[in-house]
Amino acid sequence: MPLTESVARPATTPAIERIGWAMSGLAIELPSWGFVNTGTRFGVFPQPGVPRTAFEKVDDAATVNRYTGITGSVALHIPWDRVDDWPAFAAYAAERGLRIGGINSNTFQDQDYKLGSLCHPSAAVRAKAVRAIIECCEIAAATGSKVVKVWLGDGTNYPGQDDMRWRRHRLVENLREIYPHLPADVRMFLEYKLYEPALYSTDVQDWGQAFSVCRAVGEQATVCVDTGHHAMGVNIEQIVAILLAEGRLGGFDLNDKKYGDDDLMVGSIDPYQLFRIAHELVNAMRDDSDPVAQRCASEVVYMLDQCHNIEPKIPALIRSVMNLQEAMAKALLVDRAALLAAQATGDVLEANRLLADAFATDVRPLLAELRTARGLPADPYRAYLDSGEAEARAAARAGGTAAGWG
Ligand code: AFD
Ligand code: MN
Repeated sequence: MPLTESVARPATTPAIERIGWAMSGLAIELPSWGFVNTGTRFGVFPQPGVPRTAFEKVDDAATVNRYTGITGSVALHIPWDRVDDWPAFAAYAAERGLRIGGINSNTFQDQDYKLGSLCHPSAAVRAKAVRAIIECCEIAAATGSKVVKVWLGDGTNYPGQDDMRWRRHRLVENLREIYPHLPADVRMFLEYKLYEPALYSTDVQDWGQAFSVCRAVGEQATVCVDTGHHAMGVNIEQIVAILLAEGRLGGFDLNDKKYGDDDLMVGSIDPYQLFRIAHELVNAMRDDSDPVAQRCASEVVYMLDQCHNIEPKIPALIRSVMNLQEAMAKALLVDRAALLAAQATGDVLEANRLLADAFATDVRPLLAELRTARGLPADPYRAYLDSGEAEARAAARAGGTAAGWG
């Protein structure tokens, strides 16, 4: 069934049918780094059972997928996940029901990148970063990945440190050098972030910078919206709507925050904001009068980009998947015909009530029913905790060196 049809059910259709896409169509991508030991600059609290290799990260992603049924791809981070034989690695993942998702470049940890990478004042350092991201394009080709994701930690810490205008020129020039190495069916996602690790200026700091750079680079360059990468109070769903209107929303790095780039479980702090974002996606997928946005929305990648510093990682990822699935299910319950009518007549309260009413609906019993019908646990989180898998994994991985951000 075409995607738009499956999300365009009229309000008279039974709710369980209207939310069906949240089980049959929604695909959520897991981050390999979401399973490893992470922390803050104040310290890391290692956990038992953490993967020691990229293969064990795939094993853990496959575990989440066994319980949720909608996380069929795992994003990689290079060089953290580098292996010797990429086709063999992709086959290992496929045997466990997983595709290789976005290939995330890392030009923010090598010592040469202290003053930046693609925007660095040194041509030699810029060339090194270009080669690193071209390698990600080659890995995408070798693994069947459809996304190369570029997040740059580039920026400056003090006024006068460097010329911010020329840093933008370098950025565009070097992304244009990388771009031809993208396989024809692979998109480049350019991710913005307000601050950190740079503390005075960040070279790809907001959606406007990312959007204008993508347009300067090429059709396959799109914007990645990390929900934790905005100043407090920013209307993220409006950014999503604008990028959809322009056909330049590639995907999300989903997490939640209270103050900064906290990488908490998506929907755990502000589920209403997550619902409002989900509504923009569903509304665009339903909008036959805006084919650019409709197509863009149907191709969006929903990746979790989270760090579970004090909580067990696999249950946290399962809960994140459930939170996003619930937000999407609620968005699918919005009565679009009534909403359009209320908007057209300026019936402010009714238009708002229609959204609030959908958000207030408890979709958990309906999702439990859909999961059961698919042979999945009605409550994936509880089922995993009761399975004893965590304890068995901790015992099986007692030796070796747990993976982290390195
Ligand atoms: C960090 C960055 C950014 C990036 C991710 C993977 O803040 O979100 O997407 O690492 O590189 O979370
Ligand atoms: Mn991110």
